[in-house]
Amino acid sequence: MAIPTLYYFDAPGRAEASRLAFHIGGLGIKDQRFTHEQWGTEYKAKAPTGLAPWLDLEDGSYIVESKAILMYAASKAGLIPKDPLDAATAEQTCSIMEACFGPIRSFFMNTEVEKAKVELAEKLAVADKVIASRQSESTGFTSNAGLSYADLFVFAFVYGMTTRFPDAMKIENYPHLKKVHDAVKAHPKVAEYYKSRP
Ligand SMILES: N[C@@H](CCC(=O)N[C@@H](CS)C(=O)NCC(=O)O)C(=O)O
Repeated sequence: MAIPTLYYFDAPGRAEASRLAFHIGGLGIKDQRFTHEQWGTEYKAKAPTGLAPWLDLEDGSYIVESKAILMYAASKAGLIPKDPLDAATAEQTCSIMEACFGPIRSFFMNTEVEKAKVELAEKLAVADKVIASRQSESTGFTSNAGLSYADLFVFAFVYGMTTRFPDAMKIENYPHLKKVHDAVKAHPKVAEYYKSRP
């Protein structure tokens, strides 16, 4: 039987939260990764919007935009909070973290890096403060709903930044983001994923 295929670079970036949600839900997908060189020569032309990630579905249709793919995976995996306040908290968390992607381009392009570091630090400080306002003290997740797609979003951002650009994000400066990151990392299905990750 055909299974969905998730296309993205061989990096955490904008696909990692979805990869984790699919894994946690036990939803088999093909995790099609490519290098930057392969992107230019082969995959960019295949991408529906010329950007990655995208998800090809069994019926021949597709989903573009990383957040939409994450919502699809999270919905199937039961990672969307049902309580209205927890649901709003999850969206709040993702929006506030999304703003942190803005300065990252400078690190990839190696342009105006010092300015981008300052801008990122400001945005991360805001994210840390907002997350603190509703973070579960007992679990460390972003709300009292237990693990949600928003926790995976935060984790994927922190994981990607601290592995790729450790100088640009000192996790110890953001204790609430760290708490989310550590709680997600300790989740049994997440730990299992990284044991067997290619
Ligand atoms: N809003 C889009 C942004 C996608 C995006 O910018 N993808 C980048 C990688 S993170 C990309 O495809 N870059 C390659 C290119 O622009 O050629 C999403 O969240 O999926």
